[in-house]
Amino acid sequence: MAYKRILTIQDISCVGQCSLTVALPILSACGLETSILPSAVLSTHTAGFTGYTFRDLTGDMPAIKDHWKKEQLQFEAIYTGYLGSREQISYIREMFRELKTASGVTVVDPAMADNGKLYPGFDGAYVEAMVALCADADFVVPNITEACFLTGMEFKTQYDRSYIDGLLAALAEKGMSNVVLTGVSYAEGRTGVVVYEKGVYSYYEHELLPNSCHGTGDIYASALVGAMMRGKTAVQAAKIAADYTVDCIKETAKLDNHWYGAAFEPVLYKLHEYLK
Ligand code: PXL
Repeated sequence: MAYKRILTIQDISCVGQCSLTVALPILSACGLETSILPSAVLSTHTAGFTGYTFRDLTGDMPAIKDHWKKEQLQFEAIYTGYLGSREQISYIREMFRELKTASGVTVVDPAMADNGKLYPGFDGAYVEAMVALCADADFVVPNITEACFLTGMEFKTQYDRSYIDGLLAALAEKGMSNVVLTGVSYAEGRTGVVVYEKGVYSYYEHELLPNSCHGTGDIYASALVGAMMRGKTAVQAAKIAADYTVDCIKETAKLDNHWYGAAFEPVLYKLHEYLK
């Protein structure tokens, strides 16, 4: 197995099982050397906790990038999640250009919105910068809410295949031609993920569990990137990541009052098996 070095850029939410505290163990479990660039440090994530601290690390980014360049460090993938500011997006776009190997892959999870709404602290200017970052990426991994913000399309909870085709066409129009669209449900009690790669549509459907957990988008994107870097196609990786995310949600359902994140650790061994 090729041993690859990847970089993931997202926040450290000290408590809350999301972003780097999820991405780092999952990518490591996939057998990848995982370098990190924290975009911000928060005491907890912003979904359900109140009074959290927030330290934006944008100011550290230029010197970190310059140091890595001086050391001639490069990455076979750069994968971004929740970011700390609109300003840091321009540094990250420079990193895509300057710190990726010639065959390297860039993946953007535009982690900024869910259930029809932007997360606290994000606004239209942030969305605009995120559109530019997504257009630079080889793959984007939005949920339907994020795809709507990226394209200006109306958010719907009831839809059919033509609505999803419209979203994919609008994303392609903005320069995002390889898309893994999560949370796409065409039937009651079912959900799934669409992979749209250079105009070819595929859909992997699985059960919709009654309990939803925070942080599953980060688990999904991390497992997807991990599997792709292990040589799986986008369609294979999308299925592996979906099966693993379902395992995590089922594991969380066994717990009382575990509302803030998903118990991804006890089933990490399953991801390892799916990659065999
Ligand atoms: O899971 C996405 C995420 C990551 N990081 C922070 C968040 C959220 C979603 O709310 O608040 C800080």
